[in-house]
Amino acid sequence: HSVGIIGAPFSKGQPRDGVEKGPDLIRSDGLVEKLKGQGCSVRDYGNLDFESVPNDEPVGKVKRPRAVGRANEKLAGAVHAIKKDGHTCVLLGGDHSLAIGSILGHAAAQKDLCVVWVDAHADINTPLTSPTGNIHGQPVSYLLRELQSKIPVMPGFAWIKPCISAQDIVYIGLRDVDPEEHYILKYLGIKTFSMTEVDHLGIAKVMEETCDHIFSKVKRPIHLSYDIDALDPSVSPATGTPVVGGLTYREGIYIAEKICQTGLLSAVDMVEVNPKRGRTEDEISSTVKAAIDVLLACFGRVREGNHSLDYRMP
Ligand code: DIR
Ligand code: MN
Ligand code: MN
Ligand code: MN
Repeated sequence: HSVGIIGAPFSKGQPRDGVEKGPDLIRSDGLVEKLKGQGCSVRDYGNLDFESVPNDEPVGKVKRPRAVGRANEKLAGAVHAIKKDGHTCVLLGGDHSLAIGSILGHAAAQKDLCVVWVDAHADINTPLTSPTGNIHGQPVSYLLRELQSKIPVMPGFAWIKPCISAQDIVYIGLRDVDPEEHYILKYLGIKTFSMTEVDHLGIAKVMEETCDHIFSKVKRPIHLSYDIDALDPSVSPATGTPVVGGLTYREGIYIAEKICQTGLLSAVDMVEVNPKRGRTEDEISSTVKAAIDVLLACFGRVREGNHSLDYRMP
């Protein structure tokens, strides 16, 4: 695997500070070295630098639209360039509003991608349905062609053109969905595996059906957008909006292993790791370790172990 890493220390898609520390925290636990150790070639493109945006007044309910719009425009350019360099792109967030730029930048370089969205939340509120005004709860609404007519004009968002259709996204791990979001999911017929389906089917069947859905016509590149709050708070408590009843560590890793096995992983987001939301050092390190282990599984780490082809027993 050839991996290009981009850090986006950005938190303005939601109200809690600390999530901008995610990229450096994940790196400081040895992500690059560990990926190289499992045979990946890795280029670290460093962190993006986001200038502060003055007078970023809310538009309707939507908070900090100019800052979020500009940050994502910059990120989209970086992801586009990393894809043009031939890498699988890894975005280290930052909050989940960054999926707007990550997916649009990916789509600009790669036709016909599909999205696997692993999250406790659906992040599909429109600016008009959002109960909070936080853009990290809205990114999918800007990306879907079917919702374009429902998105009002906003400062900072003029560059955004939807790039996926409702049939191109699958959700895994849902357990905290707003009524308006639930309506949108049903109305558009979006494939979802909430925690109820994970309980009912088991994670192996969920991944089989996920692949059947996204590859129903042809095999296509995958964008995996992984919100660390998909995992249970007992595993990853250091995140802005933890929700009980989440994926186990094993289920979370299994998703990444199966996506890797398709050979079609083209970009990954790892978002919402927030050290300031951990109450102890253990809570922070457990969250960071889970994020890193998911990423390692995305790039070929398997739990059965492995050995090189030229190994000879002494
Ligand atoms: C809620 C929470 N649905 C919102 N969303 C979160 O603000 O729109 N997303 N926490 O990650
Ligand atoms: Mn979430
Ligand atoms: Mn999310
Ligand atoms: Mn692989």
